[in-house]
Order: sequence, then structure tokens, then C-alpha cells
Amino acid sequence: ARFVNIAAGQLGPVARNETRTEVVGRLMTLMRQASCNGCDLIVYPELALTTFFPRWYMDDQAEIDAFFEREMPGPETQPLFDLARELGIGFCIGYAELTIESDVVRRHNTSILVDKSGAIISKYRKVHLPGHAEHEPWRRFQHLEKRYFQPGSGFGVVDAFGGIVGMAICNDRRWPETYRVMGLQGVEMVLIGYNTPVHNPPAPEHDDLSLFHNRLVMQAGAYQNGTWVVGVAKAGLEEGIDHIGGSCIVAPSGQIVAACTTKGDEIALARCDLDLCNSYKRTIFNFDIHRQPHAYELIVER
Ligand code: CDT
Repeated sequence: ARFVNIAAGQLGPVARNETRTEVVGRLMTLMRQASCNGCDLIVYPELALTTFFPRWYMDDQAEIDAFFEREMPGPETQPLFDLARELGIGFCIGYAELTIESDVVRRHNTSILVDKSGAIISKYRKVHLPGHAEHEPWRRFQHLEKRYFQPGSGFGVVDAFGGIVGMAICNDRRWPETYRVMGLQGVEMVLIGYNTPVHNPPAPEHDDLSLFHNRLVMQAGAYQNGTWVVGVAKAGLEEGIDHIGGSCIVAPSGQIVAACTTKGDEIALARCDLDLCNSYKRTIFNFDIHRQPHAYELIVER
């Protein structure tokens, strides 16, 4: 067996006026709880350091950029990295990333994986950016990820925590290709943070199904690729908008083995045996023997 003790580090709402230092304090409290419970790794939500700002239309670039990190770690986030090193625990966290290279500014919805020594060992930039790019006043609230972020370029994996680890962010979890591209690289743990409003303005008929769909996609992704999946919410009533919780850890069988029960700051814990992946990767989902890529050409052509 190859055990990795994992915490899903769910956050309740983060207010617009909450400082990075206050949020990092909450993250550190969860990290200490995870460490006390013998965890190797804690997974935090998407855009964990701020409120989910794509709900607002803004055209003042300075106002928008205040939600972005120009360095990681920066002065306010350094204590989280220091605590990780002190406790010997890794973490995965999402944040809005601003980079400037040769005078070109780029903004991404990003996740990083940090090892037990506090070093960043992998970075992922969200590929599937949902929502819209222009102001749509008919909505009760906006979902402007297409305005504020550029898409990332792909799904890599990294050797870490004794296994093969990949990351995805929120809307990515709804797309089978996300898991399969990492599955083809032998992924054993997919770490996913999310912010999912209960209400979807273009399709309110889905609202009652939002927790069902959350589980449906992550359980299917886990089973169909023989991998652990860790899904972690920023949950609850944030700036007047209700977000699903439902953070959970899914085994390669597709079964949920741990789940949060509140919509606040909470950890859910699981002892994840990465060797459980083999039972699926070597049998029903032995890709080398059973996949038929010639029949899937349309998927990459369109
Ligand atoms: N953050 C994020 O990607 N949220 C979307 C909301 C639905 S699309 C408007 C999600 O897929 O959960």
C-alpha cells in the first residue's frame, strides 16, 4: 500500500473586504487541524485568497488587479508556506495569478502544489473558463471568468507525495477530457478546487441538481481513470450569493470516502491508498489494451 493522508480544506465564504492576511489565518487554522490528524497534504479551494470576484462586472483595471497575486509566495502568503514547512505538510491552493513577461501582462486562474518543504513543485492554469466576457445585466450576478482570465494550455502531472499528481480547477471537473488527459499520464490523485454558485442564471432548471452534478462528474472521473479525486469548495453565502459545499474525497472505485457536512471552514479527511488505482488501471480501464483512439478522432478534431 502507498498511503497518502489527505485533507479537503473547505472554506466558508470570503468577504470582499477580508484581507489576504485574514484569509491566510483561516487557511493556517485548517492546515494545523490537518497536521494534527496526520495529514500529508491539504487541498484548498479555487481562488481561495479572495472572494469569487468574477461575479462582478468591473472595468477599472486597478480594481480588478487588486484581486490578483503578482508573486507567490508574497508577503501575505509567506506564513502559509512557512507553516507547511514547519509542520511537514504539503498543500494545493488556487489563486488569481498576474504575470508580466517582456511587458506582456497575463492573468490566469491558477493552482499550485507545494511540497512538505514549502517549495512550489507544480503549477496549473485553468483551461475551461466558464461564463462570459461582457456585462450581462439580465443576470442576478455575473460569471466573468472569460473577461478576467486567459485559458491555460494543458493538464500536466507531477511525481509527488509518493504518487502521480495532477490538478484541475472548478469547471474543468465537468469535462471528461480533463481527467482522461491526466489519466493517460497515469495520474493517481487529481486535486480540484471550486466555487460553484447554486444558481446558474442561464439554466435555473439545474439549480436543484448542483450538488448531484458535482458528485456525478468527480465520481465518474475518478472511476473512469482509476484515480483518487479531491474536490474542495469555497462554500456558503458569499456576498449574497449562495455557493454549494459538498467537498469530498473520491476513491478510484468512484466511491466517496470522506465529505464535508457544513458550508463553512471544515476539513474532511481520508487515508488514500494510491495502490487502489491499480485495480482499475490494470483491468477494466487498462488503456493500453482496451482504448480505441482511432474511434475518438472527432474529439480532437473539433
Ligand atoms: N468557478 C467555476 O468554474 N464555476 C462554475 C460555475 C458554473 S458555470 C457559470 C462551475 O462549473 O462550477
